[in-house]
Amino acid sequence: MTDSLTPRPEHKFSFGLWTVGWQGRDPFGDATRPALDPVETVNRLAELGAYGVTFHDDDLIPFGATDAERDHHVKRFRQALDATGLKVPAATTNLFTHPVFKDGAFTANDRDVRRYALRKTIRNVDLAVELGAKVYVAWGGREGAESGGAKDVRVALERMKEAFDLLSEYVLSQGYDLRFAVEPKPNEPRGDILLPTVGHALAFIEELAHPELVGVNPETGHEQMAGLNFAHGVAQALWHGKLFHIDLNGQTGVKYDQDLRFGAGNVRDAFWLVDLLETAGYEGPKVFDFKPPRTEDIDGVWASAAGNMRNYLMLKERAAAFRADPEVQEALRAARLDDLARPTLAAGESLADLLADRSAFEDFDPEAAGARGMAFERLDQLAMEHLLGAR
Ligand SMILES: [Mn+2]
Repeated sequence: MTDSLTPRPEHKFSFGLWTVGWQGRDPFGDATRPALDPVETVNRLAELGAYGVTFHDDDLIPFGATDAERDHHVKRFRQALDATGLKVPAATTNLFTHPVFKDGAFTANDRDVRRYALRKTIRNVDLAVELGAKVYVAWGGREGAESGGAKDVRVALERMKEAFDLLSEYVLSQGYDLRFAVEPKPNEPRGDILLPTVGHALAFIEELAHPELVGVNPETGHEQMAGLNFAHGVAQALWHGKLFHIDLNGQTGVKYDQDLRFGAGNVRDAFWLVDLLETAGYEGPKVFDFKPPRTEDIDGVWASAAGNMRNYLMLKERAAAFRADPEVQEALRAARLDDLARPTLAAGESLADLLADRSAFEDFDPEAAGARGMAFERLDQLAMEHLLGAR
């Protein structure tokens, strides 16, 4: 079967080992599923049509493993990758599970913890590059606080900058073709997390010694947990040339991090996000960072995994139909998107020309302009009809 809704490697869909491998342990309940062997995950993802797999160091190599155990785990994983053709487009570090990271990693108040976190990260950067990764994701889940006096945020940001500057220095000194992607999240597991949104991360990156090596890894649910429009955040990251990686999943509004499969939750935001990624020509991996609900057994896990990809492809088809519809194109013109695309000054026009242009102010009729309808509702209804398959 090779219809347009069948996932194939060229779609560049990728999954974290920790996603399908989540055993369903939450703050209120024990695991509901057995551990998954990373080799089985690689095999099943390849069968489902995925392109890649990504991992935290501790997903692949249990924390505290000896060097011999480490080599064994990496060898089995590599053999599975070679056998299936699955790629490792990205990797990341677990800087949150072990108690040593209870006050964070790069911004822990304890200096020895910060030094350990850097060494743990650099060790996995080496493995990531060895396995072909081009992006290294950095989610600072415990870089934050629950109380105001516990963290001097300005100083903590200075330590965060120091970490990224050192990691950049390492990558450059090794001649690695690797870039970093900061993953924002507003809260959970900390009460408040540093770099809580895409916008905060983009501003932080500009203060680094090597901003060209650092971009963002926005996650659907994380922006929506802050009540933000995910597609808008991703659009701004694209505008800055900083969309190095993306984590897709589902979320219904401002609540705990649900990590639903992509398309579940806010399906309208998912539609506009797919429309954006497909029309902007984003070519990086599309990673599903979801958690199959703990109600599911292992069959439910793979059904949930497959659902992410199918939902993306259905939304891609719906978004393409929306763009190709002549009535939509007419509605876009009626909504004056073409006018937005025109620079506010004409070619060759200067600020002085604008100031001298009486039609721009003295003779401008704000009452008439204010009375013009924008025709956005008709456009949005057309989008809704395409999204729901009515057109
Ligand atoms: Mn999440």
